[in-house]
Amino acid sequence: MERKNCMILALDVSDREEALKIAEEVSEFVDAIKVGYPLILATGLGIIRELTEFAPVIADFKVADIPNTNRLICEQVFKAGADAVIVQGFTGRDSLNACIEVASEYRKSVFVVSEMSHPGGAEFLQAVGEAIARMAAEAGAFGLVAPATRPERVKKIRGIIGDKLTIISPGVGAQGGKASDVIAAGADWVIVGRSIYKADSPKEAAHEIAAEIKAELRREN
Ligand code: OMP
Repeated sequence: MERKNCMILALDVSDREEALKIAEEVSEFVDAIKVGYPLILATGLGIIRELTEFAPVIADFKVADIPNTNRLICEQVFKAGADAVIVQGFTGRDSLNACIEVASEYRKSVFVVSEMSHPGGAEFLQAVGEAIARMAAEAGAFGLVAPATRPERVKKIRGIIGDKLTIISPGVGAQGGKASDVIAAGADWVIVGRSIYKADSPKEAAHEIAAEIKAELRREN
């Protein structure tokens, strides 16, 4: 996944044609497309390979099971053509290791959720977010998912992991986070869903957020 636009599209629509149309329209502004339960349950796993025509695909299954089940899930995801999978870290090291082992067999990547972006994410998960980030770094994950709704937490987590892991950050727009703030806090990519796919013009919306990110990167350099 090449860091060009620093933006990942969260394609949480449930119609195949709409998904492909939006992916094509915004592909010049995003470096990857994240798909999860909404689109895959509605259209089938084959949508992953169809979307790879436009950008690398991250499969967001928030994998959270025992090691053997995690292994079986990750095998399906990578066989279907995904470049990366998102897994939960709270299930522990053995479960995470199972995902990372499969990813390395396929030469693919694992992103670990350290803390979630919604208000409930602060209820239980935040308390262990830093420990999860450390575990992910030690286990050899490619990256972390950390909340754009709390840039101060992204900054804290970046301080803990240094440059060892890539941080992708959801919560921009519909959930209240601001792309430039979380990039400034240390995220490598922002993940944007509704603000793009629900916009009258997804292309224009993606263009605007991409411009905001570029301006922030220029300011930093
Ligand atoms: P919007 O809120 O519509 O921009 O979508 C955000 C996307 O990121 C959705 O696909 C969520 O499932 C996902 N997400 C979060 O919003 N918060 C998290 O803490 C983690 C994720 C994720 O793992 O991608």
